[in-house]
This record gives sequence, structure tokens and C-alpha cells, in this order.
Amino acid sequence: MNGMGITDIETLSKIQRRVRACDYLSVAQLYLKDNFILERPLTTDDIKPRLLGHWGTCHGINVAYANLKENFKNDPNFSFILGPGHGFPALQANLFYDGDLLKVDEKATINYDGLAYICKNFSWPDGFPSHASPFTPGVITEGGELGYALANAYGAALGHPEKTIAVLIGDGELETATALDSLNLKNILGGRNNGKILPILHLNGYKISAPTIYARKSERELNELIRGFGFDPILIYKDTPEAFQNALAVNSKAPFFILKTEKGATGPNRYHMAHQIPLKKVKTDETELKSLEDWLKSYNFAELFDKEKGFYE
Ligand SMILES: Cc1ncc(C[n+]2csc(CCOP(=O)(O)OP(=O)(O)O)c2C)c(N)n1
Ligand SMILES: [Mg+2]
Repeated sequence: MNGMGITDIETLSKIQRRVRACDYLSVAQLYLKDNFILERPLTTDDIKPRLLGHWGTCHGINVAYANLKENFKNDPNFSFILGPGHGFPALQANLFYDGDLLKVDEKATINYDGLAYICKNFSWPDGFPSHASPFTPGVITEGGELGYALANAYGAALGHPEKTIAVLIGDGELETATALDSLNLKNILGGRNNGKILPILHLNGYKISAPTIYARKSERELNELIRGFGFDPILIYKDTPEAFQNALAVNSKAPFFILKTEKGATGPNRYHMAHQIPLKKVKTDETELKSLEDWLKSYNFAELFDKEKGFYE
């Protein structure tokens, strides 16, 4: 918490552009085996034969990642823990964007070749898996089983008062006994000898296709639940950099952020249709193929990326 909001338009626009770029990369990884930046009209040959991965959570992850990255860019003791490891396309997009993937994989160059490499190889035989895995830089726990993110955050902060650890928890994930009970760690490990934890509940309303319990609670009820565990609930009421940065600027020793997004936001289907692969028939159905092309084009990726030089500042 820096105690002041970022108000300059340039910084907010930089965050927004990064989110757009990572949203595009998330979609491209899920669907494309060629024509990665749409240099020609999309055809069924450009689509992977087996579509396997998760879209619905990606935009929220990209929003959290971009905003935290900007806010804590000067803090070497800051870390981010991602609960929903099924949102791997988004995590991978951010690791690629920052060159963190390149540090461990020389093929992930920040230009067209690197982009083609990460997209083609996402969820691909002998390529990258569909979930975060120990091959992912910075990942110590295999994605796939929800519930441990908050406990991991408290563990990582134990005995390290210099650390700040933000942790994104899915609203479905918070229904697991492990995640819910980990809120009690605040009472045991929230003291001065340990690092500071910034939980962020990703309230996108759904776990797979069912509404989450927390999304069905009134705002007041959810706030009181969070307060009962000793945190100050701070609602990030929409997915804009302004809303996120203003929330980060709130001066609280025990913040608990609630990031409200629409599951699948920026994509063609929302909520229960968005969890895994929207447009499932894209390989065989011309209408769905056109929808995917429109969806990819909606990010105006050419405005954000140069084939040789990578991302524009
Ligand atoms: C312990 C556990 N139970 C069930 C699952 C199956 N599962 C995979 S994704 C998912 C939904 C997660 O919902 P949420 O945490 O809200 O994530 P998001 O909506 O951001 O995708 C579930 C239940 C799992 N991965 N781990
Ligand atoms: Mg959810």
C-alpha cells in the first residue's frame, strides 16, 4: 500500500494496454496453432484440433497481475500467489510479457517467434500443460487442486516481515474448507514478525458453471463475514485500473480486496458459459469461427505489439 492512488492517465492507460495484450494472448494460446496475430483471415486450419484450457478466469487474473505489477514495481520483496492455476493462459501471458519466461526458456523471446511459440505449444503434446505446473517459473505447487493459495501465502510470509504477498483466491476456491479456514491464519500469523498478506477474492460469480455462495450473499453480508476474520473488506467494484489502484491506495493494515468481475469478461460468453472454452464448435462451425475472429480482433493487438520489437510501451 503506497497510501496514494495512481491518478496519472499515462500509467492507467499503460495498465489497461497490458491487460488487453494479455487478454489477447490468453485467447490466442487457447485456440490458435497458426496465424497468431491475424495477418490473414482466420480459417479452421488455424485452430487447434483439441481445445483444452480455461478462459473464464483469465481476464480477472490479467487485471490483478497488471495492477499489482505496476503498484509494487519498486518493491523487491513483493510476490504474487495465484489460486486458480487453471487460469494458466493468463499467468503464462504475463510471464511472457515481462520476459520472466524467457529467463528459463530461450524460445520465449518477446517478438513474433516467441509469441508463436507460447501460443502453439499451450496445451499441446510435448508443449506446455493446460494448468500452471512446476515447469512454470515461480510456481511451486501444481495447479489443479484449489484451496491452498492463502495458506501458501501465510507460509511464504512466515518470519519475513519485509515481504508483501498478494494472493488471488477464486470465489469457488474460497468455498473449500482449506481456503476458508486459512482466513483464520490472520489471527495467528498476522503479527509484526511476519510479512503482510493482501488477499484478493476474485468475485466473478461462478465456480465452473454454478453460482458461488459468496456471489449470492449481499455486499453487507460478505463484508461482515470478512470483517469477522479480522480484515477490512475493500471492494474493487469493476475491472478498471482506476478502481483497482484506488483500492490499493486505501490505508489499511489488514485489507481484504474483493475484485468484482464478470466471469469471461471481454469474451463472447459470460458467466456459466465462459469457464473453459467458449465457442466449442469453432473448428467446424463458420459462425463460431467468425465470432472467434471478431473476439480476437476486439483487442486491436496490432496496436500493442510489434513483430520484431515486441510490446509497445
Ligand atoms: C479442491 C478442488 N475441487 C474441485 C476442483 C475442480 N475445479 C476446477 S476449476 C473449479 C472452479 C473454480 O472456481 P473459482 O475458484 O471461482 O475460479 P474461477 O471462477 O476464477 O475460474 C473447480 C471446482 C479443483 N480444481 N480443486
Ligand atoms: Mg469464480
